[in-house]
Amino acid sequence: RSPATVARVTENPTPIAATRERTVDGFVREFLRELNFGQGVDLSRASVNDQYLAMARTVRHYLMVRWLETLRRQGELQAKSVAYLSAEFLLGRQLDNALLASGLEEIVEEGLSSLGIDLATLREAEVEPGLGNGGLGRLAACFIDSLATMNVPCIGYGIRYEYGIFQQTFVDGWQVEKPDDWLALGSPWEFPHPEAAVRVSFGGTVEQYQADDGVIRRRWTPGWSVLAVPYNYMVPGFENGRVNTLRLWSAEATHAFDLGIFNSGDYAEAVRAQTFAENITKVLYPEDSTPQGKELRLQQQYFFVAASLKNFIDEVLPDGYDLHNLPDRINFQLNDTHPVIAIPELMRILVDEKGWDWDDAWSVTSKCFAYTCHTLLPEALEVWPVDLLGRLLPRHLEIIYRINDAFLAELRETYPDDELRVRRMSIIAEYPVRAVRMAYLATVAGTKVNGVAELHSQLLRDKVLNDFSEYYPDKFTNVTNGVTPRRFVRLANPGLSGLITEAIGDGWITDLDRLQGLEPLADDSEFRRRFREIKTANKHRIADVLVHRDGIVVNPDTMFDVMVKRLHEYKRQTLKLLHIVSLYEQVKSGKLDIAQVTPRTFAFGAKAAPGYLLAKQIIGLINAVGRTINDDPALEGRLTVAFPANYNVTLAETLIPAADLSEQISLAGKEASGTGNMKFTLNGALTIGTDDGANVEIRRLVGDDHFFLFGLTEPEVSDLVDRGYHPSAYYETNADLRHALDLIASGAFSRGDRTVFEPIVSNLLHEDRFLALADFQAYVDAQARVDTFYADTDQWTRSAVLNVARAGFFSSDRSMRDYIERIWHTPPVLP
Ligand code: BZD
Repeated sequence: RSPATVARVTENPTPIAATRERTVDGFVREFLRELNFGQGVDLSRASVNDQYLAMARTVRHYLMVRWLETLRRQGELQAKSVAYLSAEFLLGRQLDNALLASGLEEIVEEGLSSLGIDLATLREAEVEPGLGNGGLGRLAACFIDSLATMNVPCIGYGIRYEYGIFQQTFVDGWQVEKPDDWLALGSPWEFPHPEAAVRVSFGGTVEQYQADDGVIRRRWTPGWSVLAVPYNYMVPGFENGRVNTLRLWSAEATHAFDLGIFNSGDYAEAVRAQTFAENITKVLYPEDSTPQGKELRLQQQYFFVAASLKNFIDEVLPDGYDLHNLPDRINFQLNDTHPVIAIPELMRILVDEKGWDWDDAWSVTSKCFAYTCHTLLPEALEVWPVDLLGRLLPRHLEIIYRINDAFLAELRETYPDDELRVRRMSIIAEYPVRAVRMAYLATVAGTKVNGVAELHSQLLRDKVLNDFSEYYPDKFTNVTNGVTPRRFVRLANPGLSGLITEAIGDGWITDLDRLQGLEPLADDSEFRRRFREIKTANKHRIADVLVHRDGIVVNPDTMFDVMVKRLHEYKRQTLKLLHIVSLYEQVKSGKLDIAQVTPRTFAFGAKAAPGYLLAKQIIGLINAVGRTINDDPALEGRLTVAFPANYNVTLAETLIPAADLSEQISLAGKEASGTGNMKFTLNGALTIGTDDGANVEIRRLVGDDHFFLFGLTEPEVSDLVDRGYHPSAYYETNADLRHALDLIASGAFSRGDRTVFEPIVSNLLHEDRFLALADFQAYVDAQARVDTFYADTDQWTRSAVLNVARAGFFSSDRSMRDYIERIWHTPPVLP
């Protein structure tokens, strides 16, 4: 325990200013104080950024008493907690959420306006912390929001990247990445604690030695180390007075590290060493589904996990805590395989540092972790080559080998005549290089393994981890994802929230099943009219944002058909594009009368991993098609493509509430769950989708009549692939498809240059890994059903209301209840 952290003087029972005045005047005083003494400016000279920072700090103060109180109670109770270990927390903007949680919205709005300041302007000044790639990172943020709201003790542990997910720009329609310097203007939501830094070590050697007790032990002498500095963030529950903690780690050079070099006189080298250490948390890796096996990435993973375990054991647990009881005190939830190195790390702490024998250590370790898998793509399952792992973490590699030896011995007892199976299940892969399969390690050591939607969990059991689910039938479970209704309905869609609250009260914000109370109102024409009015207002709101943010003009009187998610072949943005190109081609060739076409705005939002060339090409093609279509008078403005750059949480919050149609068109069996799909449903969009991920559950709940299903099912996909899939056959037999592809190949969208998009066309014709051509006709037919349905406004709105009324299941509060019941067994702590 470092002396800096034991500054316990005496009890400090009532935090000072326990009652910040929750009045307009009280707020104004606090705000001006922050502006004057925190920012050092007076109101007349304050920039918007000054005002925003002062505002953030003021709101922070109102939450502070609750935070201190939560921490005090937590220390006292030592109740069973969740430690959510995640390399990503995609938080989105904080100000609005803090205002909502603290119940200060009205006071603040009034107070600011009395000073002539517009709250909306301050909101816009906040740069969102983009510390995640997409669904996985945003899910972590929703989960910690729900746990705080449900009074469940939880610490989020992650990485404070200096640069988050890159800023996407378009240059001539092509993606160009810019660094995301989110900290540049200051970061008022974090509390750095350099005095509580912990050392994390890497490299070096391991040797045998005889300990004082005569036992032969292994000793790791690391080669280098860095400091992990914690930055704490508040995670306020909704109006319940609870504030949990998110602790993100930042790497800094250790003093010892540079001292030797400084003394040798090589100043430049010492500074270089500093930079080297700080590189560890410099940047978020932007690969969302094909993680490259980069050494720096493994450094990041071990860095945050080692710091988190040490922090939990040394600082969160009371002095003298008997670690044999650890499983009764904590659940380390592993958000995908990124934190899985925590497993050998806990073994190392118990065996090497605490001197336990192996079996005791394993008996505790194997009760502390649970693993959530977020993928089905084989290329997304992390493996670490043993030469890399052994160089960076030699002792951990030994421990993994020993875990594996014991596991294989166990397997050979169960399957004495099936060495093939034993090798298949080994934590160590032998081919193409010897490597550690992190998902297998997590499965062997975890108490539970869960998928993120029913179909996904079933495919994990039956396919990806089939050998393991047979061996450990009780380990496998499902927890379907969810999203927080606070951010994605209450804050993102104030119009709809107001209407819902008027109809059924505001209990839905923390008990989303109450949305069922809206069901009868689907048949109330006045309710439908108001519901529609809100949708239209939301379209005007996004239209406004798009003009100012991106210079894009859209018509709010069209159907908003929206596809927003990372760019990946399996998600099939190209399928959507083929539909658009086909409509265009048919109008141009005279097959289709433009007057018969439902006016639509096709909105896209998607970042491509910078090294994923085909994905970047597809972005280029979407923009190229957009340019051509938007400018072609033959379409009479009835079809528009809008592709704002840099889709992020903030943009999602205005775009999703404006959507009529939600595009969830991944190839069946590839999207683990999806969470955007849930956000759309909750905001009254109808879904056109495949039987994939959580779409299956959305459709079951909202009903077949209120969901546009199309496409091959997962077993049909498997079958077709087994029989041999030939995309060109679809090209040859489907004239519309052929004409659309030919139009792209002709250079119509690339100023006559046939080479530009040739890779996309030839990939679709000859490979098409995700069967876009096989599903084309079914998709187009489903879109025709959408048009017909949409033409009857009342019918459409009725379905949209029913979508909202039946989507309460997709609250992340429900996901948390499922985790608690099936995995964690952590009762809420009453305030
Ligand atoms: O996780 C996503 C899945 O693709 C979605 O289907 C699912 O809904 C969400 C939440 O469970 N996976 C990711 O977002 N994965 C990553 O972002 C990622 C990041 C780094 C490395 C590998 C994957």
